[in-house]
Amino acid sequence: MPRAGFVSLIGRPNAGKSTLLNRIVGTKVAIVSDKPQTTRNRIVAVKHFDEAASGGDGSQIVFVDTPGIHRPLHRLNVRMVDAAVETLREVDVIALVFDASTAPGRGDQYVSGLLQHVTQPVVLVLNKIDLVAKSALLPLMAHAGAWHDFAAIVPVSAATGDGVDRLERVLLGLLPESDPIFPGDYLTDQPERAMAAEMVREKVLANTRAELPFSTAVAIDEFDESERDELLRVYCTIWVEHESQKPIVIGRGGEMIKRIGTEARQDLERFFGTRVFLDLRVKVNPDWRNNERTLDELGVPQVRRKPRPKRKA
Ligand SMILES: Nc1nc2c(ncn2[C@@H]2O[C@H](COP(=O)(O)OP(=O)(O)OP(=O)(O)O)[C@@H](O)[C@H]2O)c(=O)[nH]1
Ligand SMILES: [Mg+2]
Repeated sequence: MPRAGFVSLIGRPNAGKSTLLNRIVGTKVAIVSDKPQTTRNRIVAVKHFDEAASGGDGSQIVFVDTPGIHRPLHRLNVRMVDAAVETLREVDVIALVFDASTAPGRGDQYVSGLLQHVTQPVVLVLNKIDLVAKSALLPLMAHAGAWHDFAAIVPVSAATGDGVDRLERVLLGLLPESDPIFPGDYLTDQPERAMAAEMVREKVLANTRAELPFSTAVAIDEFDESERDELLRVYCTIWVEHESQKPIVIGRGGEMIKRIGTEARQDLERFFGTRVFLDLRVKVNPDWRNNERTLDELGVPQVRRKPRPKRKA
């Protein structure tokens, strides 16, 4: 009997959740960067274990990649963290991804605290073991084992693929027996426009530093598919928060925006399998991270949770 169900990838920013998702599903569905708070949305992507004829049994793991959990200082970040926390209630299995190359801190305590009341199995994924001395791994596994009653602790490297097969088997074993949830060719719930905006944002993240990665967003103004077989035309606006940030993204003589555009266009062409015309402009949208309407327009989901009951005085 095949198995199928939902697994949420949860953890602190930069732990490697999106890298792991891309590695497992075999396609780049989520953007990745060396800056924290890269993922701003929930991303569903499906790992298929082929039909019996191709050596599988038709099982499916439906992954839900989530924004890293952090202390939210803007409405954007409240939405991001809420979206991540909300998945804890919805999935069959939780995969807590931890960057094994860093020392556990208060943020990790907070995340494991969130797991106190979950009833589903939680698998601890110790990621980035390519950066960790073998001798340090066992003590870390022993230490991390105290954070929660984990169903399993699996060391992996999302970067090299080491341990990822085993992780897939462990997760699959915790899912219910079930018919497939999605058709056999279903990859992700991300609309093409959203994927295009994210590919541009990835290049902004890769080419900027300090506050800029956090204060930029990419909106698709027009996604013109009328001649898609020959040329896909994509018009984007890169939002920044302050006038002073605009010249940084544009660069001297337009050098930076040109580089972002070229790198993004190459990725878009590879992904969409067609030539792409990419038009980028940079605009100031003051305090957009706190503007609910802009966040709606950007497609950052708002999870409506019941308000907490007021504490008695
Ligand atoms: N060396 C090494 N680097 C990794 C590994 N996995 C991820 N990374 C790097 O870690 C950084 C963060 O990766 P992401 O996949 O964006 O992390 P994330 O957990 O999705 O981060 P947020 O979306 O910000 O929550 C990137 O620079 C990745 O290349 C790994 O196994 N080994
Ligand atoms: Mg991510």
